[in-house]
Amino acid sequence: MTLAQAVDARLRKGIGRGEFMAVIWPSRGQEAVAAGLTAALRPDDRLVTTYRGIHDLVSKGVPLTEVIGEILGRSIGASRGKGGTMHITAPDQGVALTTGIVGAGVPVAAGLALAFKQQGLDRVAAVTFGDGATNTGSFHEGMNLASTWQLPVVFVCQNNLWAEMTPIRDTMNIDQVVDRRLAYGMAGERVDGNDPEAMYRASAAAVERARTGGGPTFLEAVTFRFEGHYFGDQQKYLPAEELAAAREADPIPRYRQKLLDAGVLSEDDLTAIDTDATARVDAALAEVLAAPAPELTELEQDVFVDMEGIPS
Ligand SMILES: Cc1ncc(C[n+]2csc(CCOP(=O)(O)OP(=O)(O)O)c2C)c(N)n1
Repeated sequence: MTLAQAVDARLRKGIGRGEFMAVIWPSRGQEAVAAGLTAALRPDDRLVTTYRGIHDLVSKGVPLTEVIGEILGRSIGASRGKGGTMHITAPDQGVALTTGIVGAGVPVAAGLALAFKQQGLDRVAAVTFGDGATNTGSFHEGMNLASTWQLPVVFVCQNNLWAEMTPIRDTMNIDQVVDRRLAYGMAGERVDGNDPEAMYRASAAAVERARTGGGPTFLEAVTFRFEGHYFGDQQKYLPAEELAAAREADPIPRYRQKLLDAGVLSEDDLTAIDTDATARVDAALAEVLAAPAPELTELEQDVFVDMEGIPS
């Protein structure tokens, strides 16, 4: 959580002061969802995430040079600097896809899960998306097929209560996003997405269900997006009292306090974690800034797959 926050914060600082150019959709505030979910996945499971995925990627263990490098468009990036923030893929760490198309990850994850099932593997696909994505057709189609075919997939709605500049209350006539699973006869629960332990417990149960043939699960992780839709969004539409209430539930200070109160970590331990995170991000950023942009010849690389072994 601390490392994800540090990456997000350093990118905002660098863009804000003109040190480098990049477009990001900050994940600040949503770190606990990613921490709990990714801790429940095996390295050979597959995660599909979105443009708001810095926390997912960092928590899944994608090297910081690959995350930051891709966001800054450098050849050192996960997609060799050709994809940017919206197109980060890291198969070695189990990240199958990052998509900028809202709702598109849902059927992709269902497809990955179908492949695992057909191959008789006990691997699981997980996909994260926002509350707005649950209003798309692809969400409902993917949910329906996943449930009908009992696929090993975990759907995680990171409900940050806003879709771009529109509050959730203006886009759906239900009290809880989690209720959408009922239309598909799917298991699921609403989780405090600001509590990493609750997220881990719910994710582990869902992953176990998927892995052991119990079919898909829908999790609604209720959280908040502190930095606006994209970095630079002034959030003039956001009521001050809503932001203030959300800040009270900020997962990072809240979990720090919980660890202190329980005597699990001391202030010194927590400071050491912060210092280490900052140092790792600074070192990765220095490496990225020293790396070149992709060569023109890169344009023709990675366009077509090697068809060897793939039936025509
Ligand atoms: C299919 C599609 N429609 C619209 C957009 C434009 N768009 C980008 S982000 C976004 C809001 C999505 O909100 P939500 O799913 O709640 O995710 P969040 O950004 O809050 O994480 C929209 C409408 C898009 N990228 N793709």
